[in-house]
Amino acid sequence: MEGIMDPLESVIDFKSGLLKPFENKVARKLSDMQGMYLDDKALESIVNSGDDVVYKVFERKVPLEEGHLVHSTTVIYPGKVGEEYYMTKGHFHTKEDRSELYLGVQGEGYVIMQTKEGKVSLIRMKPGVVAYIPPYWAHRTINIGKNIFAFFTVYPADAGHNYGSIEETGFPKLVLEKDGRPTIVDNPNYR
Ligand code: PAN
Ligand code: ZN
Repeated sequence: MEGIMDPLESVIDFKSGLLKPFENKVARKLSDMQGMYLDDKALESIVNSGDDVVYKVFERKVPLEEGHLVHSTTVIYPGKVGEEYYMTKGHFHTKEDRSELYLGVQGEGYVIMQTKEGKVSLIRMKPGVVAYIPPYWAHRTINIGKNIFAFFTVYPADAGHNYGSIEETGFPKLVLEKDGRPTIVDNPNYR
């Protein structure tokens, strides 16, 4: 039938977290994440001393339409801003009833999720762990390890990304390094 897309094959490199091939690549630096970390001064000083790529997304290109599935890997580099581990910006889906699956591929991290009603949930990620992010849950991932944290993700192609509310409110909890260990604490700046 005309208009039917051909199947795609890709390979996840379980060591580097790369998805091969990929058509879209996003790289986010600390300077793209102003206001998202607890320690603004620590962020400013890293940005002033040359900035740093925090994470990259490697994505296959599919039509951004209902029925298709976006699939990609995210690689978060190791590092901290003050005591706070490198993490993604985090978002609600623009179509809030769209869900998502994450599969841990390399390294260790957390997925933190929240609803607009103030529920919060964390899933500890490592290779093989699957996290199901149901409709209406915003999500962010955090690298708590000394090496990369990489995961594979699949979500409806018409979901869209809303970063605005998270930029305003943050997440209710933070994952900080305390005495050399990842520790979940309340976010004093939440809302
Ligand atoms: C993921 C994220 C990816 C980067 O593919 O988009 O990990 O995080 P941010 O989009 O929050 O910068 C996903 O959840 N897509 O819907
Ligand atoms: Zn998402």
